[in-house]
Amino acid sequence: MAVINLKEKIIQVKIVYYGPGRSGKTTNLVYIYNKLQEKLKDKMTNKLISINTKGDRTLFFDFLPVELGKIHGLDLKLQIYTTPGQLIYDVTRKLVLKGVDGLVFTADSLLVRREANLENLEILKKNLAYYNSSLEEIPIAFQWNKRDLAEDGVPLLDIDTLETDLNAVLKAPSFPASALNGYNVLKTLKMAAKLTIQSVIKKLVLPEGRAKAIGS
Ligand SMILES: Nc1nc2c(ncn2[C@@H]2O[C@H](COP(=O)(O)OP(=O)(O)OP(=O)(O)O)[C@@H](O)[C@H]2O)c(=O)[nH]1
Ligand SMILES: [Mg+2]
Repeated sequence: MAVINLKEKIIQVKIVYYGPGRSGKTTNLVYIYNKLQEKLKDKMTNKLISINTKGDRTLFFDFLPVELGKIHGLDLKLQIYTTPGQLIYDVTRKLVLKGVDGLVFTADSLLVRREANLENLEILKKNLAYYNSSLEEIPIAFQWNKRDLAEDGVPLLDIDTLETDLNAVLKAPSFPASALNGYNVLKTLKMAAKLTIQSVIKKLVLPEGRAKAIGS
């Protein structure tokens, strides 16, 4: 749920990167954070926070608030979260989705991860339903990640299969990408942000708009 802080004249919007374990969500955030820091040093309101388990897998969430542009005179602040993809962290994944305004689904292009992608999308739907929400209500952009591995001869799912498996019904914007080298990483985020902002504005102008105003 977008939060409006009237005192600081800020509208805060939450975007969550969702996807199976090791699909590249944290790698996306690290890339975005580094890029934005180069460009928007003075606009960064917080550090990238990552809590890791013993290995290199995310246990909790990362967040990256970035202030960008204005909506109706309000400064826009994007909060970007990743969820842990591993199944055992379902409770955390559910918590991170609380109040989500927009989603990026980072799918793993590895052939062997086909089932994991499908399963994770189903869990996403279930977790949104827990908050009385759905993919019809929350805008989403799909990212077909790890495309760079094709050059190394690693067997990948072709884009058509990914589209059919995951995006046949929603027909949401989608991008082949490589979080590792940055290919289409910012493009995916920009699309998700655009869709999210449009959806938040729409909800704001509706009488039953769900945005919450604080600090008035
Ligand atoms: N070749 C390649 N490797 C990638 C890409 N994106 C991520 N990786 C690698 O995949 C592994 C997992 O990446 P993470 O970003 O930690 O994945 P995650 O989705 O955050 O994983 P969880 O937090 O466990 O759900 C790491 O070794 C990354 O370097 C990519 O686009 N190409
Ligand atoms: Mg992670």
